[in-house]
Amino acid sequence: STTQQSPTAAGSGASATEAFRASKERRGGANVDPERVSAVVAAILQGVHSAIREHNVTYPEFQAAKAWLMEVGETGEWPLFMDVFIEHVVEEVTSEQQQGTKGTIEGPYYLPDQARLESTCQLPRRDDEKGTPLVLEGQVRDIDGTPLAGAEVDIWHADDDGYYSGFAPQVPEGNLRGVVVTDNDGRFAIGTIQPAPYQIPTDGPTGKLIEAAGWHPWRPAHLHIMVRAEGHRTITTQLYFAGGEWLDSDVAEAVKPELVLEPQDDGSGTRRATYDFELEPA
Ligand code: MBD
Ligand code: FE
Repeated sequence: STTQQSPTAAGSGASATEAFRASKERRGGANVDPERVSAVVAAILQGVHSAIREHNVTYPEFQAAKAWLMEVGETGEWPLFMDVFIEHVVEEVTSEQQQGTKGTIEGPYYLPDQARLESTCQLPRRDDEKGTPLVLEGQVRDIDGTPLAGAEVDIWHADDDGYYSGFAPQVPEGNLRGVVVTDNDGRFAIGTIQPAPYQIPTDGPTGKLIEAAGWHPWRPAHLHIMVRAEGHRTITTQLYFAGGEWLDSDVAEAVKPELVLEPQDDGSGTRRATYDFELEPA
């Protein structure tokens, strides 16, 4: 018999750090021109200084902040913290000039090189996977309307308990992840289960900060999707569910109205939603 382990913050946080380190595309390429470094870092420091002045931050508070920052590094939670509290603004400024389907943040739990699946498929999942069956179907097109055959719909999401494979010890590798290849008409139909809302681990420094501030640690239920097609800019986005909890108060501030699905029960207990993706030329 197996013991149900509960994923600890140290567990999921540390794995997110390993996944980030392993990802070459996400590192390098930053502008390290001294004028740029000076401008951005000086502005960050000014923000910190002005918060201290505005709130008369004390020595004990300053030392507590140091201890907390050390713990974020030691537990490997920097990717989690950065993606929850900061990534949405980087995405906002990046997407200002972009056309096509709205993007949103990637978050810390993407893993490359997942199973390649046919256009009509079921995501890999346990024989006894819990959760309401869900089908996401749609088409990938260029912004001029041309269907994109052979595009990749790379999808990953949490299970019915809110845990991601690769970042929670009790979930098998590759669970609820896959790279779905569109058919000759650019279409896809992905069978999976409805994910649960995601709770920031409450036992690590990110969760402790959220609790200390009296905020809530929840993201609304979501599907993460990256859409790739040759000659086109890759879209990284998420899809949410109308009526779902936390939709209006996502701790990561990553919900956009264009990204909310309205799945309908097809009469057999399966919820079906349609979503089309439009990619601009690279
Ligand atoms: C998630 O599942 C997520 O999508 C983000 C953005 C941050 C933390 C956990
Ligand atoms: Fe997520």
